[in-house]
Amino acid sequence: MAKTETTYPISRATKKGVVGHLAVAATVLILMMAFGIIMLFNQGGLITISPDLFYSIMTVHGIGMVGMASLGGAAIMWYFLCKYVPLNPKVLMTNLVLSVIGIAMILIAAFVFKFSDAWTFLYPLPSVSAKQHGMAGAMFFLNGVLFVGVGFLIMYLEIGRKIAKQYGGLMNGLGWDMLFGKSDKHYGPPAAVVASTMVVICNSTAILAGATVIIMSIINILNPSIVFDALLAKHLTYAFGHIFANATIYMAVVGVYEILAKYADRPWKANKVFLIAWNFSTLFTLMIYTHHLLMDFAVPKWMLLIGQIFSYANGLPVMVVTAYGALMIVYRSGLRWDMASGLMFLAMFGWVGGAVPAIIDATIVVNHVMHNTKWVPGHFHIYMGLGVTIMIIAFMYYYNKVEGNRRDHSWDRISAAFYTVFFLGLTGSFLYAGKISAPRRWAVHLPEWMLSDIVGGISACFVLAATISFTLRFFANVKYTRTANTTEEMVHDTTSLMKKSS
Ligand code: HEM
Ligand SMILES: [Cu+2]
Repeated sequence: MAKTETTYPISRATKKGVVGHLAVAATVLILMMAFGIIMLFNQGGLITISPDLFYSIMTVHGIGMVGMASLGGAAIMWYFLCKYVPLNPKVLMTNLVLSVIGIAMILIAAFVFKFSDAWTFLYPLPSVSAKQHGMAGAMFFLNGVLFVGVGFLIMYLEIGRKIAKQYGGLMNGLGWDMLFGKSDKHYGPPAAVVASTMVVICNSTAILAGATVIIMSIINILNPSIVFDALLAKHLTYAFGHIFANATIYMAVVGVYEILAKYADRPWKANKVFLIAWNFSTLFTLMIYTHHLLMDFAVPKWMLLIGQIFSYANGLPVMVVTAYGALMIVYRSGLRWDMASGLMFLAMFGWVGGAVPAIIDATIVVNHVMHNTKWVPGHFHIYMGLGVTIMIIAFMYYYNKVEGNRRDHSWDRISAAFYTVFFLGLTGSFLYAGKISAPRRWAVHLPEWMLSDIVGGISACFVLAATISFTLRFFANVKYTRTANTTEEMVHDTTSLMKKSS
């Protein structure tokens, strides 16, 4: 493998932080999947829970899953990035601690104080529900989200600062020196650095928007006579929610670059096309949240057009260079397929596949008809469940292979097949429900929608079982002690391990 960059060893403290993130992510994932099943069986009429409880569960499921994907994505990004850019592992731990406190506060908000305003907590809902159920629920929830946000912001500041230091400016992390002719290198920084720079820019912006609207909401609850512009609040909320949820994939995709490149023993080079694609996706990701406001007639038309047009273009550049790059890396490389490489490859197609119905929904005319139907959970469950989540699971397998001598078992492959097939069943049931006009976010469904809910719920039970199996296998094998010191050593270790297990 061509050595182009100095690499740093991955410290034990870093590994602890990474494993901590994965452990919390996996636990939250299992719990939230169980909540998803409860929602579907309630909608399908198999069980009955009160609408209040349904909406509390829906709120927790939404924010919990986004948080889970962010924690898992952060683990992947940090683990690979810290080989190229020395990062302080204490910051990673701080993020974990703040996130766990935040998650606990959110659970208390929903299940002790009946907070149920959905994970999007759209202003002025929190103050309305504060009047109904008391202030505590909204306060626990909003401050819980703030804790998670602050943890992530501290993490991004550390990453951004170190990238800027190493490459002579943050934007050089996106290859600006090369793109603008200030450097005669043929390739930009490692793909992990490029992706991390993009995420730092987008998510810092998102968190600042989120913190602003959360503080506005808190002020409004404490003193209802102070009101804010509801449309501005909606802009800020979706600038936060859309970008933060979207960025999970851009963190996790670092695993695709690193793992496939390592297994194929071909470096993933950041050429000009790759850099340009990531620059455009950075810009588009920041602009397109307005597709959540297509129904708000007070928003200027030009803004909605931006939302529509750039939603088409948003993920596309990165998706194309990633899918194409992955195919090129794999093509005739003699790459060995195991759980880590196989799932990473699969996840890439889950990501691409989920984007298709999303793009359809981002079209204004279609959006008026589809946006409040289950079509929407249908598409985002594809790229979240079959994209990001599988990338995180693939990384759990990779981590234990490289750090812990784990071997794949046929049981793992069976679990992976179950997960994939039944997750397709689940998302298929959502898309079908959308097609027959079942609304999203309704606790109680009409009889004609119930079959799709039941099919979805049963599929999800198999998904949950597979996820429990992945997680148990992860915990059973996890280690921090093995010290593979350099990338070369790790590549060597991985390749020899792969040969051993063949
Ligand atoms: C076993 C797997 C899962 C099941 C059974 C499930 C089920 C559900 C259900 C029933 C809803 C509400 C749909 C409605 O509006 O009527 C929902 C919403 C949602 N799910 Fe999942 N889900 C699963 C996995 C995931 C994953 C892996 C993610 C992300 C990583 C995710 C993220 C979300 C989000 C963000 C919402 C939106 C909540 C809202 O509308 O406020 N889900 N899910
Ligand atoms: Cu969006």
